[in-house]
Amino acid sequence: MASASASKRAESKAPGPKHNIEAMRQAYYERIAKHDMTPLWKVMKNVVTKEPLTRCAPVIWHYDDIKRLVMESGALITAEEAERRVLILENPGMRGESKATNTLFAGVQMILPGEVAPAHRHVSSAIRFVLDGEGAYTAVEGEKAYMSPGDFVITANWAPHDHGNTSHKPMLWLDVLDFPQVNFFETSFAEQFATATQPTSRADGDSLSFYASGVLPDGAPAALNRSPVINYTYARTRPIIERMMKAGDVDKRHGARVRYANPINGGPVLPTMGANLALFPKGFKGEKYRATDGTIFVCAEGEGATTVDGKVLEWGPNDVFVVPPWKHYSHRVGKESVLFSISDRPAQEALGIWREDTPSH
Ligand code: 1HN
Repeated sequence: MASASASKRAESKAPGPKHNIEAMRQAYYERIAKHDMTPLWKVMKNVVTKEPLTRCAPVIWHYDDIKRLVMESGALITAEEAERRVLILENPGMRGESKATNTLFAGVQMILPGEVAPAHRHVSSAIRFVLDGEGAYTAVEGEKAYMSPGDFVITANWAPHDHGNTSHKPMLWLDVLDFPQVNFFETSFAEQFATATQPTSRADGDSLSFYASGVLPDGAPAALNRSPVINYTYARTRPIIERMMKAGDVDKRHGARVRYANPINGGPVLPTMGANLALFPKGFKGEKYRATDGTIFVCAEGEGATTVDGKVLEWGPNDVFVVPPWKHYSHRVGKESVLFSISDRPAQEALGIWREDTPSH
């Protein structure tokens, strides 16, 4: 009503006969368009929306489909030929854009025994969460990290990285990259190295041991916007959420949850993406929550259901699902369960635009 009377007022003040004003405006819009100008008043409510608008849909990929289809790709192309043999988990609300959320890419990569994914580097940062297999490695900045399921590995902006599998089983992991953010700013660079594998200058586990043990190497930097730790192992992190649960530190929405931290400053592991690991006790029925970060979840253990915007996503081991920005969601589990998650919250916080809707906490 208010806007209708406001437009009446505007019309009565506008020059020319009333019936003519629309035609005059239209002619004016066409004239200014030739000068690459356009009226804000036609689009204002679309560009500064009252609440977040998202094209991102709540969606789940079940691991039995992922594994079957990714394994098929092994017979069609080698890791070396593909450079990275990854199936993109593409949000149905944004097909053709290689995105799981508006700001994050997600895909599942497979390395077969004996294969190498050659060394390269790029501005986009990556997070890997190991789903299947044992003992394949990723080499990052001179350190080879041999990986196990539940391990979480980071590759920071411009860090050289290659992968290989010296084990006897395929390894599959979830890749999450921030390239939609990098490409939003149009700041992507990438390069390949002349040799497929990089020389090793540090032992497996060095970065975790040096930086995440309550001590720091003498002379470690006092500020670093990305974690110096390459591999956060499940073996080290899982017992911590168990202790939290036993201590009664179980959030009504998020369970017994830790945030993977940069040991230099307690900040997020990467400036563009953050990660959490949460344990839900048997029978947990979470309260509703929403925040402006879009989140990718992976089930590390157990089974449960997450209701997102009224849609029920039922998950089990290694299933991957997406909660879009600003949609209410809640988790519930039967048996004790663990969810790993990744979101763009650090980027939003750095820009001062992150919000959560949490009236009673
Ligand atoms: C990439 O470099 C990797 O290094 C994985 O393993 C997934 C998806 C898009 C672009 C680059 C990797 C990627 C990627």
